[in-house]
Amino acid sequence: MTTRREFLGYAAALLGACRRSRSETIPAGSAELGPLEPELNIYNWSDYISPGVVPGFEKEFGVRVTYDTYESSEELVAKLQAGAAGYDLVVPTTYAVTALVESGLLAKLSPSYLGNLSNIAPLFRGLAHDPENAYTVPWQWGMTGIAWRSDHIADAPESWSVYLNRALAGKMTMLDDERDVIGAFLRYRGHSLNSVDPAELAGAKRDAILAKANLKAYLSAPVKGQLIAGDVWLAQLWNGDAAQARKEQPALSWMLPEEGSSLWIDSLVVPKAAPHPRAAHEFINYTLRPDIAAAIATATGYGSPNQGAMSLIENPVPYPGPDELARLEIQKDLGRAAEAWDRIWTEIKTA
Ligand code: N2P
Repeated sequence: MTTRREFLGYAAALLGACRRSRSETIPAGSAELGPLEPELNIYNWSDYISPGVVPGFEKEFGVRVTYDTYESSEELVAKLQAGAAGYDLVVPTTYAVTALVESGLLAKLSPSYLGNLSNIAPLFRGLAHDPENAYTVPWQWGMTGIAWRSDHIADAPESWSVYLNRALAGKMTMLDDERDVIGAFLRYRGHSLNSVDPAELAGAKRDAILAKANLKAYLSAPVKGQLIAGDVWLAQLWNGDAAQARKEQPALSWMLPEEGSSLWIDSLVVPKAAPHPRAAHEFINYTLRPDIAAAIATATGYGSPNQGAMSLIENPVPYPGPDELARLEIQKDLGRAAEAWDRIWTEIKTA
């Protein structure tokens, strides 16, 4: 295991590569938000919070919270782009932040309502997707890898090539997520998982279609039940969701393929159209308390950006070691190439 100091050094180097500018300071000039509204609408990834957090907030602040969940970045972005979703707080992943900011859908935060921001480790501020910390407060970080049942699979998987193994046909799944599926096969051939090169993408599509013949399904967080039951033996999955399933199924392991994979940071953001912006800020500030942030990380199995929470987390995610960090890449917004990726994903799914 790497020490915290070592991790911060490696991770800073990794993250620094995609930084546009460095800013750890909180932007000045907060908009006045008016009085606390009695309601708050949150839209988050499934299984991404500790069960006591929302009731605790409701009780302390007298706010009634409606909490909905989604299973993919596409679901979230589509909902926000369709407008009038009524959400006050959502949790986009790294590359989706860029797209939402560019579409003008996010409100600038009012840091004067976020006194607990100082608990966020400096490493997680001033990142490329929000260089001025204007829109985002980091929620949790994680990695995409492979969860597998060691009682059913004798040889530990090492590579994304496991998806081409006919012996496991019908017992494997991949995430229902175009960035994760196409990204995995790009890495498999030694390319960046942010590639926009048509030839590299064509190769990833071919591999993905070959692998599809061995898949039971494309399934994201809900695959946990099938892994626990043993209906699925191997699943492309995020590390925290795998850790959650492992609590119920000790024969479950998780690994990072040798060709590499993605590292991501999901953030709290407030849509411009949010009907209850003050309540959204109070909730952000509440989850920035070390004890609350620790409860969230303990329950979800993901990494916390909250430096005040680290010593309070039950089984903190071990920081990736140097060789792991060398294999991790941050998912970036694809810009105009997003359409080509969408097309390829449709071709894979309908193949
Ligand atoms: C939690 C989902 C993790 C988010 N269930 C992937 N960015």
